[in-house]
Amino acid sequence: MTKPLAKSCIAELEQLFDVRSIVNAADPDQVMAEGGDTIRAIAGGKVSAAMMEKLPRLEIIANEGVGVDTTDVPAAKARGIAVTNTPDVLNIAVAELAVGLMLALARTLPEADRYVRDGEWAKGLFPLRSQLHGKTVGILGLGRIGKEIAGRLEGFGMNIVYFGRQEQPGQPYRYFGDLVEMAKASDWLVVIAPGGKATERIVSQAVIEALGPKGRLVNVARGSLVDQEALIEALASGQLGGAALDVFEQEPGVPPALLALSNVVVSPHMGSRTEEAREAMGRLVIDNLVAHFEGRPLPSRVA
Ligand code: 8YV
Repeated sequence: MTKPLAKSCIAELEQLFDVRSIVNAADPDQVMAEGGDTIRAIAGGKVSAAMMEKLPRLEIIANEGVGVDTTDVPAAKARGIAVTNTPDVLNIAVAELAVGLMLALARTLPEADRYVRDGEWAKGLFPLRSQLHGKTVGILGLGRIGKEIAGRLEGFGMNIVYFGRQEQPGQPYRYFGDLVEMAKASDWLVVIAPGGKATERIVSQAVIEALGPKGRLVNVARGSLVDQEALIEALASGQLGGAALDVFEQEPGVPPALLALSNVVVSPHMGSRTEEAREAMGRLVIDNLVAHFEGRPLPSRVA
């Protein structure tokens, strides 16, 4: 086990398998070295080619998470190691956080909370903030989670547009094939596309500038999609209005320059961190492992 699954799932995993955990292990390499000849499955993910090298009997990597960018999938493919993920069961959790971050940024909720606690309210009224209603939100990645976010924002009366590799037939939202053009037309940009090489820094300086001084960026995908340096500069100079970020380039590291900015709301990569989602994710990890060892088709194979 390379990531801490939900408690109930760990208990079940331990009933079914002989589990060795590198979560919180003082020396993960040592645990790997001791189990190397016997380890046939990874529950959790984050598996490099070097780690695969040390596990000659590895057959399956059951990733806890929909994104498999932290595992070297091509290396796994080359070795005939199956890779599975946990799609769908976290869509709602991530979508709820995306909307929460938007409200937190639009209404400056962290600041409002401090305002009351610090006794500022008695000294004067809180400044006026803006609404989501009537604004245009561009969704970068109208996938399973993107659609859940869009549906919720429709309820807020927002105008929804999207960017992706291709136009999706039957969508009620306007499609943009050019991200800069979409950013120009949007008040908000919500990033919810997979990480990895294909999307690296897709939210470039040009996209950030196109979003503009009143524009706001929300990232609940991966830090790798955004040019973080350009983002910090734009936020500091007022070229971009604000950002709400759940993910960063070097997690859990967050640049102090970003934290020093008042037009930024941050959270600790917690999109799927709800009891409901984590329980379901852990269950799907186990379902994939059991299916593999029973020789059945894998419920959510990515490679
Ligand atoms: C988790 C995630 O951070 O699903 C993903 O891709 O980013 C999250 O659910 C993580 O993968 C869980 O271990």
